[in-house]
Parts: sequence; structure tokens; C-alpha cells
Amino acid sequence: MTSKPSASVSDITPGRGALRPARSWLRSDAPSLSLNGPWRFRLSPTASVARDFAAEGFDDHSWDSIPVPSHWVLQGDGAYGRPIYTNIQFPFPIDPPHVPDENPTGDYRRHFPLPSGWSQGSGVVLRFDGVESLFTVWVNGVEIGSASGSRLAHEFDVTGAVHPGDNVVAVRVHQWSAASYVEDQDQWWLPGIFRDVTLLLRPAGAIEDVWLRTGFDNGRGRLDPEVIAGPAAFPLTLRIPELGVEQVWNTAAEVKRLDIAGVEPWSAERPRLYDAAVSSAAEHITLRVGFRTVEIRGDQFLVNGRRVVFHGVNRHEAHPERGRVFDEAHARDDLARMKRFNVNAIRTSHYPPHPRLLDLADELGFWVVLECDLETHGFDTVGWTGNPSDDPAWREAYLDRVQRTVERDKNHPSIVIWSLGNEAGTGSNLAAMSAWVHARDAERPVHYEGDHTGDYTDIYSRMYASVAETEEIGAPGARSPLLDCTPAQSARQRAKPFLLCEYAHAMGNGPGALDRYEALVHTYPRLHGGFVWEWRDHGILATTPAGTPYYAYGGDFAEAVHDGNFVMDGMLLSDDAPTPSLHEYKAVVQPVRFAFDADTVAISNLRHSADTSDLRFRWRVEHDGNPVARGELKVPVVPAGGSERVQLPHIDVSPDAETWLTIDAVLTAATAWAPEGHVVASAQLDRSVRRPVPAVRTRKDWRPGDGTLTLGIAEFISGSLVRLAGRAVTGPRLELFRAPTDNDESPSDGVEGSDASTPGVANAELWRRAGLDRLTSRRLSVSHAADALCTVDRVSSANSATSVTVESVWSLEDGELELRVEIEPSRGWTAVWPRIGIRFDLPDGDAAVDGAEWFGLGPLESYPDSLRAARTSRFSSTIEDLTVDYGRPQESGHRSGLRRLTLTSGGTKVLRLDALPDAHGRRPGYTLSRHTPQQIAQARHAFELPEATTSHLIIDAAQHGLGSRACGPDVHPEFALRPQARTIRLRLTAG
Ligand code: IPT
Repeated sequence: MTSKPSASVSDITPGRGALRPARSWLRSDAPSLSLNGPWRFRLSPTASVARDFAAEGFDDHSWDSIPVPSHWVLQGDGAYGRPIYTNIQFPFPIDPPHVPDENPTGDYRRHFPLPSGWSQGSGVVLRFDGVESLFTVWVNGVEIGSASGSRLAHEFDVTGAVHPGDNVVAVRVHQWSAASYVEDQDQWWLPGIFRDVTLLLRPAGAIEDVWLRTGFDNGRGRLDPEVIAGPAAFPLTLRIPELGVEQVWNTAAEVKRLDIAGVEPWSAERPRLYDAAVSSAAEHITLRVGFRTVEIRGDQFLVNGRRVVFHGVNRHEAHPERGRVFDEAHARDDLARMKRFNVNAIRTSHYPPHPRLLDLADELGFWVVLECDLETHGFDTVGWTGNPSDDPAWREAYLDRVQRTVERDKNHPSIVIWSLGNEAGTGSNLAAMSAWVHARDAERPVHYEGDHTGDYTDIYSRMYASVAETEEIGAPGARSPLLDCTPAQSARQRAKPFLLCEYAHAMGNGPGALDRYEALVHTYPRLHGGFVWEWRDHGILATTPAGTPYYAYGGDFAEAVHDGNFVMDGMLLSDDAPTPSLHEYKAVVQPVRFAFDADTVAISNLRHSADTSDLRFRWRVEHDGNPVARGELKVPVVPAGGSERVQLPHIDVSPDAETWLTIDAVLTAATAWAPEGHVVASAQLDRSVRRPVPAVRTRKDWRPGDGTLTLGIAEFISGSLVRLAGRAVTGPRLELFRAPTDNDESPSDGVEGSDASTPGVANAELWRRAGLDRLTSRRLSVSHAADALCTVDRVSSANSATSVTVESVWSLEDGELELRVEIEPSRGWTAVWPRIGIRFDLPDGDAAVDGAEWFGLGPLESYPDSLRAARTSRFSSTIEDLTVDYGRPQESGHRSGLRRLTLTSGGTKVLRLDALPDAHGRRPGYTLSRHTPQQIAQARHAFELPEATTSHLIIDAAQHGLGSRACGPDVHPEFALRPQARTIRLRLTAG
């Protein structure tokens, strides 16, 4: 053991002894030895345990074994503590740079044999690709150094410490350190050695670093190489066989720019890569090069001279069992899924991912905003007092972080923007990071959202701006001051390209209004799109004491402070299932758009640079959802930015069914991310003839009755329905409640939308106060007419004076049973309503109602501000598949635009409902579920829902929109459901 001063957990400096400058993560043929695998492991509750374990001869036989890479809180079934989820909050006292003495500390040890021949004349480097949060390394008892920067690579020179034969490496990892104050990202705190550990042989004449910067201009590629190598490495050869490049450099001075003809550019759409190699006599390094030029021209961000629109997602490294431990197959599947859903960009929120992820991004094609590992959000709680971003003591740590970020990943063509970090306030250390990046890489712009006034960044960026505010930013004539800006600063920001680094918070059921943001991007060229928050839920796979698996969120591990299910805010569920929001996103951002007129369709290509030669255009005609004709449209190849108008096929219009034409743009050939025939874009045209809706028959012969009778397939006792088509059924009862979505549960900031009159209060709270979840009713009257029954009920809730009058008329019309429900609110209702619906309960009896077939909008759930993925056709589903298993149970399953619904039981048709449009032509939606909204609202997880014995059908005249108020704008007023009178008309027949 040496007496070198060791790192203390409250050291602000970024460790001691790691190699600098940082360098690229390169593929080399120099020998290496992976130290991944089982390590000996011991966890201590404090940082102040004896360090004797680092000694070479220490006996670790009594220790446990843990896999590297892993997070110790996800190993050993709770034996090593549990994950903690916080968003902004620090899970320790705000006492920078100190952390509590209660500081879980993991000691790791393993032996490794030094491969023969490694110790002669060569260097040996030990690389850690990710350790959370502060670690110290010993080799054979010699302290090598320490480092922080959890998602950054750290290399140590261990040449003098290793010896032939058996060696032992020991690593001490502290969960908390000064660095935790600058790693306060919204995610699980997951300590441990969670990325690869590798021993690298550095031969004499090795190539230390290579950077092949590229550019592209009109078919010519520019290659601007930078090589860091000692004189012994020369001569060096650069080879790009496919381009006929073979360049020998005898000295460092000869390393010069190359101009190459006949090059195809790299883009996210056509990610053309060329294999390149840089070799010395001692080492052969291979890279994949993509030629592209990034530039800002005026207020536009261009790649290869063309404007880029980011249809992006924020991507965290999250896996339900592995946490932030990289799983390449899983990551590749995720990226392929992004491509299938028309996602073209990734922001690596909020730290560099595993280095391989960027190889995948280069290869599959994404515009990447690569973000540094930096966030100090918790200082917001104390008005940013003591924020490291503006404290000179932290300058070196900030610079070290951004240097490690840029150096590691600089070779990737997919990276088009560097981002300094997230939610770290503002200050001189951020400005210093930006200055360093500009000096090191003059070509890629620097992004940091927190620089609201644009003092040191190149792009204007915001998060969660409303549609109206985004328009104010983009519109040429707009003058209103921007957030935190003086008029002059506003003008400066308006002169830059704008992007939404986060928008459309996808927590639970939502977001709404994606299409409104998208429309702006195509109106105002300064607006460059954005990145949805976020790609996937971060649920952690856990089991209940009864053995039921579920996805845990904040609070499920008994954390002292936590932020609940705010970590379940992705477009993908924890188990990789895309939510309807991802389908909506795909439809909203589709790169090909269709505009119909009488007998032609204009097909526009909104891509960056790729034409449509990879697409075929299939069409089909359906009558009431039944296919009657199909074919293929002959469409000339449409260049990027172009449009072609083509003749529609002949459409056979049905006199007595709805006639719909659907056009799908599909891939002509399989790609790395989708099979042939994959639908990239689609559109529908309604060619139905208008058919009259049967008029409501007015009856004059109403008389009081006892309400016990049979009308066709319906049986009533005391005015209440008891059976339909031979099945026990109760209802209809007024249903105004929906199990609040995460957006419904979020307090209003009064900015946009429905209840700006009650800032600071969640809609769900207003609904509970009004008793919408506990309605009671009083029957006012029951009357009979020939073939008809009418009931009038007054529906209200405890301690409420507002009410709704519900008149239900059952009658036989043209031999069919019709139900007409008139819903009339009293005066005095204030807040929005979640829904205006009627509910039928269908007890299981001998056979549960367990499926639905319908003609209407589908196949997935849809809401008034999220309708773009829905199409009009015929669909069927099991009752389970109608509901999305959101991380926290909530409203789900509403299908809009209903025409006809058939309930099924074990595949047998039980009951058919035809929905008639109301006097304004509006159609209802339906929800079929095994639980009531009230039951769903009580459950924090799906496993808490009661055993179901009844199926529930709700026919909604209307639903409130979704919005994205959990973090962002409320439901747009157009889609907010104000209390109002509505009519529901159904025709019911036996299955
Ligand atoms: C924003 C964060 O940048 C992001 O990490 C995430 O926490 C998101 O919110 C919400 O899920 S910051 C917020 C104060 C707008």
C-alpha cells in the first residue's frame, strides 16, 4: 500500500490519476482483456471502512460474488440495498460538496492473469466505461487513482503496477460523493461498476487517438484527420478501400486533409458509412466514416446544406432488470423500433450512453444530440444558491466532464450537436465548457437549454413550451419577449435555430396535441422540431410478496424521498410495448403526407434528403370496414422537399355503407430496422354518401307507469334495465368520471386550457371535490308509451347542489330496440368534465363478455387531441387488449368515432350496438373494461386491482382531451370538455 492521498467523497476535483486528455473509444487490434464477469464484492454502510482489502494478499474468500457490469442495488434481492428514484430532489441533505456518512460503499476485487508477452516494452491501461459515482482503483495493492463522472470513460496507466502471472485489481465505489451534486438527473440512483472494465495493451508505436472529421459538399467528401501518436507510430496509413483511399503519412506533419471525389453523404435517412482504417506497424484501428457537414446558416440548422427537422426522443439508458447496464441487443431493438415509428433523432438524456449505442446510431441513422453527464437540478429547490455551475471551484470538474464526453465520441457522424448537460442552472462553468467545445470542435453547434438568454450557446432551446409560445418563437413578425430575455436578448435568440429539447411529456395516457407542434415546424423554418420526453418508462421489474411480477416506480422501494411514478413517462412501457402515444407520434411526423381533392392526391416528401424510391403506395377501398378493392398507385419518385399529384383509383361508392379509401406508403424492401411492406405513412379519404339519420319519433301517449315490461330484447323492472338479449345487464347510469390520467392528476399552472381559473389544483382534484367519482341518483319519473319506456333521473353527489338530469327513452323503432339518453347539466358546474358517458354493467354469469368487434376508429385507444393514428375500419380485440397497462393504472381504452359495436363472449356474439350520430353529426366512443373507473382510480399498480366479476361498457358522448400537463401545457381549449348537454342514441340487437 502506498501513502498517496486518496480521494475523499467530498472532493470536487474529478479524481486523481486518470489519463488525460481523454481519447476516442476506438476499435483496435491491440490485445485487450475484458475484466467483466464475477468479482468478489463486499458492501459497507459507510465510506470509512478499512482499505486493507486493496492489499494484494487480502483474503476475500468470505466475500460475495457480484457480476460486473451491474448495479449492486439490482443484485442480491435487496441484500445490497434498493434503488432510489428522485426527479429533482437530492436523496441526501443539500450540503455541497458533502454527503452523509451513511454512504453505501462497494468494495470489488478480482484476479486476472496478465496475458503472456504483455509486460515487455508495452504500456498497460485499465479502462472503466462507467462507475457510479466515485471510485478508487488499486492494482496489486498499489493505489492507481480515483475518478468520478459516472457515465464517462476513465483510463489509468497501470503499466508499473501489473506483473507477469496473477494480478489483483481492487476497486472501492462510493454511492454518494461530491459528484452526486452534478449528477442529479431525473432517474433511478443506481450505484456500482455498471459498464465494462477492460485491460488494454498499448504496444510501442501505438496510436493514441484518431479523429476523422468529415465534410460533404456536392458529391465531394472532405476528410480532416487528427492523429495522436508518438514518432514510433510512423509511418501511418489511412485506408478507405471503397473510395480508393490509401494515404501514407511518414510524420505527424504529413497528416493532412483529403478531398475525395465520388462520395455518398451520410444522413439519418441514408446512413452511408465507409469502412476506414488507420494503421501503424504496431496497431490497426478501424472506424466507420460518414461524410456530412453540419452548419448553422442564419436561423437554420443544416446538414449537407439542407434543413433538419428533429422528430426526436429523449433516450435514457434504462432496462427493467439491468438498469443502466448496456444490453446491445436490447438497445438495437429499441433503435430499430424508433426507426419503425418514424423517430429520426435521439437526445442522449442526460449523459453519454454506452459507446456502442453511437455505433448503432451511425449505422441505423439518427441525428444525435450528445449530452454531457451533468445536472444540478436539486439546487433549484434553494433558488440555485451554491449551484456548482457558477462556482469557480467546480470549473475543472465541469471541463473534465465535457472533455471526456466530446473526446470519447467525436468520430460519430450521427452526432450533430453537443449538449452541455441538463437543468444545471446557468453560470460561468457552463460558458467555459462551451468555449472548450467550440475550440476543440468548431463544426458542431453547442446546445444547452438552460442558457435562456443565449450567452454561450448556438441554438435556442426550450423545454415544454406551449404551442402558442412555440409559435411566438418561430413566427417572423412576433415580438413578445422570450423567457428570461430582454428585448435585445430575445432578438438574438430569434436569430438562431430553435428546437424543443424536451416536449410532449409522455407520462401515462398522453400526450395530446402532438399534431399542433408538428404543424408549426412546417410553417416556420426556424423551428426544427424537438425531442419527446421520453422514449421509455424506467420501471424496475419487481415481485409482490404474493409473487406477482410488476414494474416498480418511486416509493416501491420504501425510499425516504422519492418522486413516485414520474419516472414512468415514456412512449414505451417498461416491457418494451409501444403505447398508443408512439403510434400517434408515428402518424403525426410521417415523412410522406397526402392531400386529397376530388380525384387526385398530392403526395409530398418531407424528408431531409432521401427521395421516395424506397416506397410503394398501396391502396384499398372498404365498405363499412370490409375490403372491396385494392391496388397500387403509380407514383413517380418524389425528391426530398417535392410533391407529386397523382390520379386516385376508381372508387366504388356504396349506397348503404361508408366508403373509405386508405393509402399506405410501404417499404419496397427490408431495411436493417423493418421488413418489406412496413407502413411508413398512411392516409384515409372518406367517400361515403351522406345517409339520413332516422329522426327521433315524438310520442304523445306518455303516461305514468311502474316500469316493469319487456321491449324487444330488453327487460325492465321498476324502470330499470335487468336483461338484454337474455343476459343480466344493468344501466345505463351516468358516468362522468374517468380514472385520472397522470396529466389529470397534475396541478394546473394556469397557462393554457381548461381550468386556468383554478391554478395550482389538479383537474382530478376538482373532479373528486365535485364528487364525479361518487355520483348518486334519484328517479324523478317513470312513464310508458306504446312500445316505449322513459325514465328521468336526477344525478348528483353528496354535499353538492349541482346536478345532471338524465332522461332515458327505450323504444322499439322499425323493429329494433333504441335507447336515447338526454344528458342535461344544471347550472353551476365549473371545472371541466372527464367524460359524458353512460355505463352498462354486464356481470359474468356463465360466460363473461370478453371481447369486442367494432366499426369505428381504431385499432388503438384515441382521445380528442390524439386522433391521428386512428383510422376508420373494422377491428376486434380481447377485453384485456383494449386497455393499456400504464405504469400506474389510469384511464385507458377509449375508442372514438363508434358506428357499430358487437360484444362477444368466448367468440360468440352477445349483443350488437349501433351508434347513431347526434344532431351535430358527432359520434360517441366506447370503453369496455373489466374494471370501473372508480376501481382503476384506487390502484397504484395493476396488481392492486380487484378480481373482476363483471365487464363494464361505457358509451361516451364525449371525453376530455389528454394534454401533457404532467409537465407542460394543459389540454388545448378546443379539446377541453366543458359541462354541456349531450345526446346518446343506440340501436341494440341480439348478437
Ligand atoms: C425536465 C427534465 O429535464 C427531465 O429530465 C425530466 O425530469 C422532465 O422534466 C420531466 O419528466 S425538467 C422540468 C422542470 C421541466
